[in-house]
Amino acid sequence: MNQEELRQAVEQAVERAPVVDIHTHLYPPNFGGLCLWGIDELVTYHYLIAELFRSNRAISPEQFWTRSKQQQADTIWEALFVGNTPLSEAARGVVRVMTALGLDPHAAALADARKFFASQNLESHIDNVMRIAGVTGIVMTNDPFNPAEAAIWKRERPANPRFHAALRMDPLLNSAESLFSTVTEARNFVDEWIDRMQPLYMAASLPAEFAYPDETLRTKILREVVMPVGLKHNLPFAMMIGVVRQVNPRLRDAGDSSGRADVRAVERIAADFPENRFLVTMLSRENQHELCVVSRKFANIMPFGCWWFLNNPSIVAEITAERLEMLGSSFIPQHSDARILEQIIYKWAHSRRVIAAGLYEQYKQLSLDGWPLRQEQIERDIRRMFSGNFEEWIGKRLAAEARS
Ligand code: RAT
Ligand code: ZN
Repeated sequence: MNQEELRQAVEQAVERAPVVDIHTHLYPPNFGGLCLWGIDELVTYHYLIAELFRSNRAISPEQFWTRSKQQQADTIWEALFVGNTPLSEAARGVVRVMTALGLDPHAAALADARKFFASQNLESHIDNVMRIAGVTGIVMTNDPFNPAEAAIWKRERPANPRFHAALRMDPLLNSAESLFSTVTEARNFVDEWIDRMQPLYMAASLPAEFAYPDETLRTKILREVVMPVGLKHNLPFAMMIGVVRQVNPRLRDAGDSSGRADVRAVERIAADFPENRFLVTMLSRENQHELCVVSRKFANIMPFGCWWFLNNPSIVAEITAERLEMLGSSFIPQHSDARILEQIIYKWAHSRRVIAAGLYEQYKQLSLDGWPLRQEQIERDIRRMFSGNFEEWIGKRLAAEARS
């Protein structure tokens, strides 16, 4: 292959690769109000709510929250898409989704888009959206501490087999006071939810000041609950580190921020529990290189995704390049974090483009060093990154065949 052929081969292989989206906030239709989709949800995504107040300073968060969902969507549409050019990543994402579904992103109002979504059969719409995004498996974020979600799980399971559970345990690890009177009680609780949800992994988001080991309840719970339960059920533990919750509570979900964390905590826990497998993502750009270094030292760490404030093309490009250079194909380049179904269309389209460019660059250097690439090698690497590494971590096969 010459360089142009190589570039095309990489782009096409990345474009066709079926994705297992390992961290989303999506739910199947039988989870009722938790399953978010459609134009009003897309336009009121919390990333865009934060942007609204920067472009329309006349409206206060308190006024915004008194409005209905449709009115909120209209307010954001007017401020970010009619009165301004949708330049930001989150705004551009809405444009991409509308274009992919045949809707007009230049529309002055959302009426036509609302009609389009109202006429969809949700199950076939999900099939269509997943097909366009090239996503074959969706991993949810399932919170047994949320009474609304827990009530659904006590009645039923996800009716769509392409939605997989992940047991999210933030309150267990982040509450100042113990939620259980004994370690046994906490373990039983987690055991019970694992039996009910059959999750692919356990997960928690952790604050920027996350330390391990320390004198807190969190260290005790990690050591005596999460690690042994992980071994018992053969489940990885996902640590999502670096959140600073509610720096601006007036913005609700849009009010969280990011902070630099201490990667030593990741190193210590990986060393203390060599039999446990960890999925790790960090929210601060400053932590990314350190996370690659730690992953070289501890093969039980699988770095994943460019999370939240990092899911912007310029930053995905930088993180992907440093991971390829330091870890080869032994990492999971991206997850979508989609909260609204159709977001997987833009999040994966944007990520695929950047990841393909980074991979091409690395292959080009390799071929200049004297290793001509073969198509099947390219496809093998991409399969590993887009589904295989995750499947190895969870010990299950999920990905379907390539997209046509
Ligand atoms: O990216 C997001 O939408 C955040 O609000 C969070 O959900 C974050 O991804 C998390 O899982 O805590
Ligand atoms: Zn998330």
